[in-house]
Amino acid sequence: MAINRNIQTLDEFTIQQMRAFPQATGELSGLLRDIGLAAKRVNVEVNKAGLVDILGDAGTMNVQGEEVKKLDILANNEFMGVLQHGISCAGIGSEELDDIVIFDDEVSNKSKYICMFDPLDGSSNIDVNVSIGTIFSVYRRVSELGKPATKEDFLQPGNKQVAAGYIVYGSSTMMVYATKRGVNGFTLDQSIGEFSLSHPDMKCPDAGKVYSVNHGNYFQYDQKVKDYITACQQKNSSNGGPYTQRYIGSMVSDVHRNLIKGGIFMYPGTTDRPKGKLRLLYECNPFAFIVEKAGGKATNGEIRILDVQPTELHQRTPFFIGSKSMMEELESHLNP
Ligand code: P6P
Repeated sequence: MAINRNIQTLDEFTIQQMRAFPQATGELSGLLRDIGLAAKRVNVEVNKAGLVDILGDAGTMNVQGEEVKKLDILANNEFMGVLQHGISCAGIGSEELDDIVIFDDEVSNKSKYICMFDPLDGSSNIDVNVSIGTIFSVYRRVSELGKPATKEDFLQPGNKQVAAGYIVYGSSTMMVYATKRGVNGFTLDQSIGEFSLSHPDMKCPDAGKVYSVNHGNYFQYDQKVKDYITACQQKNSSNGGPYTQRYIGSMVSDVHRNLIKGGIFMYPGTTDRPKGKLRLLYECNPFAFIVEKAGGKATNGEIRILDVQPTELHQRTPFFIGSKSMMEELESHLNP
Protein backbone atom coordinates (compact mmCIF):
# COMPACT_ATOMS: atom_id res chain seq x y z
CA MET A 1 0.00 0.00 0.00
CA ALA A 2 1.50 3.35 -1.00
CA ILE A 3 1.82 5.70 1.97
CA ASN A 4 0.03 8.95 1.18
CA ARG A 5 2.70 11.62 1.44
CA ASN A 6 1.09 14.98 2.00
CA ILE A 7 3.91 17.19 0.79
CA GLN A 8 7.21 15.83 -0.42
CA THR A 9 10.37 17.34 0.99
CA LEU A 10 13.24 18.24 -1.34
CA ASP A 11 15.09 15.11 -0.28
CA GLU A 12 12.05 12.89 -0.90
CA PHE A 13 11.40 14.55 -4.26
CA THR A 14 14.96 14.12 -5.53
CA ILE A 15 14.95 10.48 -4.39
CA GLN A 16 11.63 9.89 -6.18
CA GLN A 17 13.16 11.43 -9.28
CA MET A 18 16.06 8.97 -8.96
CA ARG A 19 13.66 6.01 -8.57
CA ALA A 20 11.94 7.08 -11.79
CA PHE A 21 15.29 6.84 -13.60
CA PRO A 22 17.06 3.72 -12.24
CA GLN A 23 20.11 4.40 -14.40
CA ALA A 24 20.73 7.62 -12.47
CA THR A 25 23.75 7.46 -10.20
CA GLY A 26 22.22 9.83 -7.69
CA GLU A 27 25.08 12.33 -7.95
CA LEU A 28 22.91 15.15 -9.27
CA SER A 29 20.21 14.48 -6.67
CA GLY A 30 22.90 14.52 -3.99
CA LEU A 31 24.29 17.82 -5.28
CA LEU A 32 20.82 19.40 -5.17
CA ARG A 33 20.31 18.18 -1.61
CA ASP A 34 23.72 19.62 -0.66
CA ILE A 35 22.65 22.99 -2.08
CA GLY A 36 19.39 22.76 -0.13
CA LEU A 37 21.33 22.16 3.10
CA ALA A 38 23.61 25.17 2.50
CA ALA A 39 20.56 27.28 1.66
CA LYS A 40 18.97 26.44 5.02
CA ARG A 41 22.14 27.49 6.83
CA VAL A 42 22.37 30.76 4.86
CA ASN A 43 18.68 31.39 5.50
CA VAL A 44 19.28 31.33 9.25
CA GLU A 45 21.96 34.02 8.92
CA VAL A 46 19.91 36.13 6.48
CA ASN A 47 16.94 36.04 8.83
CA LYS A 48 18.97 37.33 11.76
CA ALA A 49 21.16 39.69 9.74
CA GLY A 50 19.71 42.69 11.52
CA LEU A 51 20.49 41.25 14.92
CA VAL A 52 23.97 39.87 14.62
CA ASP A 53 27.04 41.87 13.76
CA ILE A 54 27.32 40.43 10.28
CA LEU A 55 25.91 43.51 8.62
CA GLY A 56 27.92 46.25 7.15
CA ASP A 57 30.77 46.03 4.72
CA ALA A 58 33.37 43.40 5.31
CA GLY A 59 35.82 46.04 4.20
CA THR A 60 37.05 43.98 1.27
CA MET A 61 36.24 44.40 -2.39
CA ASN A 62 35.13 41.44 -4.54
CA VAL A 63 36.27 40.81 -8.10
CA GLN A 64 33.46 43.09 -9.25
CA GLY A 65 35.01 45.99 -7.40
CA GLU A 66 32.00 46.07 -5.07
CA GLU A 67 32.11 46.35 -1.31
CA VAL A 68 31.59 42.85 0.08
CA LYS A 69 29.15 42.40 2.94
CA LYS A 70 29.99 39.79 5.56
CA LEU A 71 26.90 37.78 4.54
CA ASP A 72 28.30 37.44 1.01
CA ILE A 73 31.38 35.72 2.39
CA LEU A 74 29.39 33.52 4.74
CA ALA A 75 27.05 32.42 1.94
CA ASN A 76 29.95 31.74 -0.41
CA ASN A 77 31.66 29.59 2.20
CA GLU A 78 28.48 27.67 3.02
CA PHE A 79 27.80 26.66 -0.59
CA MET A 80 31.45 25.99 -1.34
CA GLY A 81 31.78 23.95 1.86
CA VAL A 82 28.90 21.53 1.25
CA LEU A 83 29.98 21.00 -2.35
CA GLN A 84 33.65 20.50 -1.49
CA HIS A 85 32.79 17.94 1.23
CA GLY A 86 30.10 16.22 -0.84
CA ILE A 87 30.57 13.51 -3.46
CA SER A 88 28.98 15.18 -6.46
CA CYS A 89 31.07 18.22 -7.40
CA ALA A 90 34.62 18.51 -8.76
CA GLY A 91 34.94 22.27 -8.43
CA ILE A 92 33.11 25.61 -8.27
CA GLY A 93 33.07 29.12 -9.67
CA SER A 94 31.62 31.96 -7.61
CA GLU A 95 30.92 35.66 -8.00
CA GLU A 96 32.90 36.14 -4.79
CA LEU A 97 36.04 34.35 -5.99
CA ASP A 98 38.54 35.66 -8.54
CA ASP A 99 39.00 32.27 -10.17
CA ILE A 100 37.52 28.77 -10.17
CA VAL A 101 38.29 26.46 -7.24
CA ILE A 102 39.18 22.90 -8.26
CA PHE A 103 38.63 20.60 -5.28
CA ASP A 104 41.31 18.15 -6.53
CA ASP A 105 40.91 15.28 -4.09
CA GLU A 106 40.34 11.62 -4.92
CA VAL A 107 36.57 11.72 -4.40
CA SER A 108 35.92 15.12 -6.00
CA ASN A 109 38.01 14.27 -9.06
CA LYS A 110 35.66 11.33 -9.74
CA SER A 111 32.59 13.61 -9.50
CA LYS A 112 30.67 14.18 -12.72
CA TYR A 113 29.59 17.78 -12.10
CA ILE A 114 30.84 21.30 -11.52
CA CYS A 115 28.79 24.13 -10.06
CA MET A 116 28.83 27.91 -10.41
CA PHE A 117 26.93 30.28 -8.17
CA ASP A 118 26.22 33.80 -7.08
CA PRO A 119 26.07 33.10 -3.35
CA LEU A 120 24.08 36.18 -2.41
CA ASP A 121 22.65 38.19 -5.30
CA GLY A 122 21.23 41.60 -4.47
CA SER A 123 23.45 41.85 -1.42
CA SER A 124 23.29 45.65 -1.54
CA ASN A 125 19.73 45.13 -0.25
CA ILE A 126 20.81 43.21 2.85
CA ASP A 127 20.88 46.29 5.10
CA VAL A 128 17.38 47.41 4.07
CA ASN A 129 15.66 44.05 4.45
CA VAL A 130 14.78 43.61 0.79
CA SER A 131 14.64 40.01 -0.51
CA ILE A 132 17.95 38.61 -1.73
CA GLY A 133 18.89 35.30 -3.28
CA THR A 134 21.35 32.62 -4.31
CA ILE A 135 21.66 31.51 -7.94
CA PHE A 136 23.33 28.27 -9.06
CA SER A 137 24.19 26.45 -12.27
CA VAL A 138 25.29 22.82 -12.74
CA TYR A 139 27.21 21.31 -15.67
CA ARG A 140 28.45 17.82 -16.46
CA ARG A 141 32.24 17.94 -16.75
CA VAL A 142 33.86 17.73 -20.17
CA SER A 143 37.26 16.93 -18.61
CA GLU A 144 38.45 13.40 -17.78
CA LEU A 145 36.87 11.87 -14.69
CA GLY A 146 39.41 10.79 -12.09
CA LYS A 147 41.52 13.87 -12.81
CA PRO A 148 41.00 17.45 -11.54
CA ALA A 149 38.35 19.55 -13.25
CA THR A 150 39.62 22.11 -15.75
CA LYS A 151 38.66 25.65 -16.89
CA GLU A 152 36.89 24.15 -19.92
CA ASP A 153 34.36 22.55 -17.56
CA PHE A 154 33.28 26.07 -16.54
CA LEU A 155 33.25 27.77 -19.95
CA GLN A 156 30.47 25.71 -21.50
CA PRO A 157 27.46 27.42 -23.13
CA GLY A 158 24.33 27.59 -20.99
CA ASN A 159 22.56 25.06 -23.24
CA LYS A 160 24.84 22.41 -21.67
CA GLN A 161 23.49 22.96 -18.13
CA VAL A 162 22.05 19.84 -16.49
CA ALA A 163 20.39 21.78 -13.67
CA ALA A 164 19.99 25.37 -12.48
CA GLY A 165 18.13 27.04 -9.67
CA TYR A 166 17.85 29.77 -7.12
CA ILE A 167 16.90 30.35 -3.50
CA VAL A 168 14.93 33.49 -2.66
CA TYR A 169 15.23 34.59 0.98
CA GLY A 170 11.98 36.54 1.11
CA SER A 171 8.68 36.64 2.99
CA SER A 172 9.14 32.89 2.83
CA THR A 173 12.28 31.12 1.69
CA MET A 174 11.94 29.17 -1.54
CA MET A 175 14.24 26.98 -3.57
CA VAL A 176 13.33 26.65 -7.25
CA TYR A 177 15.30 24.45 -9.61
CA ALA A 178 15.05 23.12 -13.12
CA THR A 179 16.36 19.94 -14.73
CA LYS A 180 15.54 18.57 -18.19
CA ARG A 181 12.38 17.19 -16.56
CA GLY A 182 10.98 20.58 -15.60
CA VAL A 183 10.86 23.27 -12.93
CA ASN A 184 9.79 22.69 -9.33
CA GLY A 185 9.54 25.04 -6.35
CA PHE A 186 10.04 24.17 -2.68
CA THR A 187 9.09 26.36 0.28
CA LEU A 188 11.05 26.09 3.51
CA ASP A 189 8.73 24.61 6.14
CA GLN A 190 10.22 25.92 9.36
CA SER A 191 8.21 23.41 11.43
CA ILE A 192 10.27 20.54 10.07
CA GLY A 193 13.26 22.49 8.76
CA GLU A 194 12.82 21.09 5.27
CA PHE A 195 12.15 22.52 1.81
CA SER A 196 8.76 21.10 0.83
CA LEU A 197 7.28 20.87 -2.67
CA SER A 198 4.90 23.81 -2.95
CA HIS A 199 5.08 24.68 -6.67
CA PRO A 200 5.21 21.48 -8.75
CA ASP A 201 5.88 21.69 -12.48
CA MET A 202 6.11 25.50 -12.66
CA LYS A 203 5.16 27.17 -15.95
CA CYS A 204 5.87 30.78 -16.89
CA PRO A 205 2.59 32.42 -18.05
CA ASP A 206 2.77 33.11 -21.78
CA ALA A 207 1.82 36.75 -21.16
CA GLY A 208 2.01 39.16 -18.29
CA LYS A 209 1.48 42.78 -17.37
CA VAL A 210 4.70 43.54 -15.51
CA TYR A 211 7.83 44.99 -17.04
CA SER A 212 10.92 45.26 -14.89
CA VAL A 213 13.78 47.64 -15.78
CA ASN A 214 15.85 50.31 -14.06
CA HIS A 215 14.42 53.57 -15.44
CA GLY A 216 17.38 55.39 -13.92
CA ASN A 217 19.44 54.16 -16.87
CA TYR A 218 16.77 55.05 -19.45
CA PHE A 219 18.73 57.75 -21.31
CA GLN A 220 21.67 55.36 -21.66
CA TYR A 221 19.63 52.63 -23.37
CA ASP A 222 19.65 51.91 -27.08
CA GLN A 223 16.75 53.64 -28.90
CA LYS A 224 15.16 50.26 -29.69
CA VAL A 225 15.06 49.43 -25.99
CA LYS A 226 13.54 52.84 -25.27
CA ASP A 227 10.92 52.14 -27.96
CA TYR A 228 9.93 48.89 -26.26
CA ILE A 229 9.72 50.59 -22.86
CA THR A 230 7.48 53.26 -24.42
CA ALA A 231 5.31 50.50 -25.91
CA CYS A 232 4.96 49.02 -22.42
CA GLN A 233 3.92 52.41 -21.04
CA GLN A 234 1.35 52.84 -23.82
CA LYS A 235 -0.40 49.53 -23.07
CA ASN A 236 -4.01 49.89 -22.07
CA SER A 237 -7.05 47.66 -21.67
CA SER A 238 -7.53 47.50 -25.45
CA ASN A 239 -4.03 46.18 -26.23
CA GLY A 240 -3.22 43.76 -23.46
CA GLY A 241 -2.48 46.34 -20.77
CA PRO A 242 -2.26 48.30 -18.68
CA TYR A 243 1.22 47.22 -17.75
CA THR A 244 2.79 47.84 -14.34
CA GLN A 245 6.46 48.66 -13.82
CA ARG A 246 8.04 46.75 -10.95
CA TYR A 247 11.77 46.81 -10.14
CA ILE A 248 12.97 45.39 -6.82
CA GLY A 249 16.67 45.74 -7.58
CA SER A 250 17.17 42.11 -6.67
CA MET A 251 17.07 39.99 -9.82
CA VAL A 252 16.15 36.79 -7.99
CA SER A 253 12.99 38.49 -6.68
CA ASP A 254 12.11 40.21 -9.97
CA VAL A 255 12.53 37.07 -12.07
CA HIS A 256 10.81 34.85 -9.46
CA ARG A 257 7.76 37.15 -9.54
CA ASN A 258 7.66 37.08 -13.34
CA LEU A 259 8.08 33.29 -13.43
CA ILE A 260 4.94 32.94 -11.31
CA LYS A 261 2.81 35.85 -12.54
CA GLY A 262 4.19 36.51 -16.01
CA GLY A 263 6.28 39.50 -17.00
CA ILE A 264 9.57 40.61 -18.49
CA PHE A 265 12.85 41.58 -16.80
CA MET A 266 15.48 43.60 -18.61
CA TYR A 267 19.01 44.64 -17.79
CA PRO A 268 20.12 46.13 -21.13
CA GLY A 269 23.53 47.40 -22.04
CA THR A 270 24.05 51.14 -21.54
CA THR A 271 26.40 53.71 -23.05
CA ASP A 272 28.53 53.43 -19.88
CA ARG A 273 28.33 49.62 -19.74
CA PRO A 274 27.56 48.20 -23.24
CA LYS A 275 27.69 44.65 -21.83
CA GLY A 276 25.32 45.56 -19.01
CA LYS A 277 25.91 44.56 -15.40
CA LEU A 278 24.73 40.97 -15.00
CA ARG A 279 27.05 37.98 -15.17
CA LEU A 280 26.52 35.36 -17.89
CA LEU A 281 27.70 32.21 -16.14
CA TYR A 282 26.14 32.37 -12.67
CA GLU A 283 23.28 34.86 -13.06
CA CYS A 284 21.90 34.89 -16.62
CA ASN A 285 22.49 31.30 -17.78
CA PRO A 286 20.81 29.67 -14.77
CA PHE A 287 17.76 31.92 -14.98
CA ALA A 288 17.58 31.44 -18.75
CA PHE A 289 17.65 27.64 -18.26
CA ILE A 290 14.89 27.79 -15.64
CA VAL A 291 12.60 30.20 -17.52
CA GLU A 292 12.99 28.35 -20.83
CA LYS A 293 12.15 25.04 -19.13
CA ALA A 294 9.03 26.81 -17.80
CA GLY A 295 8.06 28.02 -21.30
CA GLY A 296 9.58 31.49 -21.36
CA LYS A 297 12.51 32.99 -23.31
CA ALA A 298 15.83 34.70 -22.55
CA THR A 299 18.21 36.56 -24.86
CA ASN A 300 21.11 39.00 -24.83
CA GLY A 301 19.11 41.19 -27.21
CA GLU A 302 20.48 39.38 -30.24
CA ILE A 303 20.69 35.63 -29.59
CA ARG A 304 19.42 33.08 -27.08
CA ILE A 305 21.41 33.51 -23.88
CA LEU A 306 21.93 29.75 -23.59
CA ASP A 307 23.72 29.72 -26.97
CA VAL A 308 26.37 32.31 -25.99
CA GLN A 309 29.84 30.73 -25.90
CA PRO A 310 31.53 32.00 -22.71
CA THR A 311 35.13 33.21 -22.86
CA GLU A 312 35.73 34.22 -19.25
CA LEU A 313 34.35 33.39 -15.81
CA HIS A 314 32.96 36.82 -14.85
CA GLN A 315 31.88 38.12 -18.23
CA ARG A 316 28.82 40.35 -18.33
CA THR A 317 25.93 40.33 -20.80
CA PRO A 318 22.85 42.40 -21.59
CA PHE A 319 19.88 40.34 -20.37
CA PHE A 320 16.21 40.10 -21.36
CA ILE A 321 14.07 37.33 -19.86
CA GLY A 322 10.40 36.56 -19.38
CA SER A 323 7.06 35.46 -20.74
CA LYS A 324 7.19 34.14 -24.29
CA SER A 325 4.77 36.59 -25.91
CA MET A 326 6.32 39.59 -24.13
CA MET A 327 9.80 38.53 -25.22
CA GLU A 328 8.55 38.14 -28.79
CA GLU A 329 7.14 41.68 -28.70
CA LEU A 330 10.49 42.93 -27.35
CA GLU A 331 12.32 41.09 -30.14
CA SER A 332 10.07 42.75 -32.72
CA HIS A 333 11.48 46.06 -31.49
CA LEU A 334 15.11 44.96 -31.13
CA ASN A 335 15.32 42.99 -34.37
CA PRO A 336 12.55 44.47 -36.61
P1 P6P B 1 20.89 48.25 -10.65
C1 P6P B 1 21.94 43.23 -7.62
O1 P6P B 1 23.14 43.95 -7.33
C2 P6P B 1 21.95 42.91 -9.11
O2 P6P B 1 23.06 42.15 -9.43
C3 P6P B 1 20.66 42.19 -9.51
O3 P6P B 1 20.17 41.36 -8.52
C4 P6P B 1 19.72 43.34 -9.78
O4 P6P B 1 18.69 43.02 -10.69
C5 P6P B 1 20.67 44.40 -10.37
O5 P6P B 1 21.96 44.12 -9.85
C6 P6P B 1 20.26 45.79 -9.97
O6 P6P B 1 21.20 46.66 -10.58
O7 P6P B 1 22.02 48.80 -11.46
O8 P6P B 1 19.55 48.40 -11.35
O9 P6P B 1 20.86 48.73 -9.23
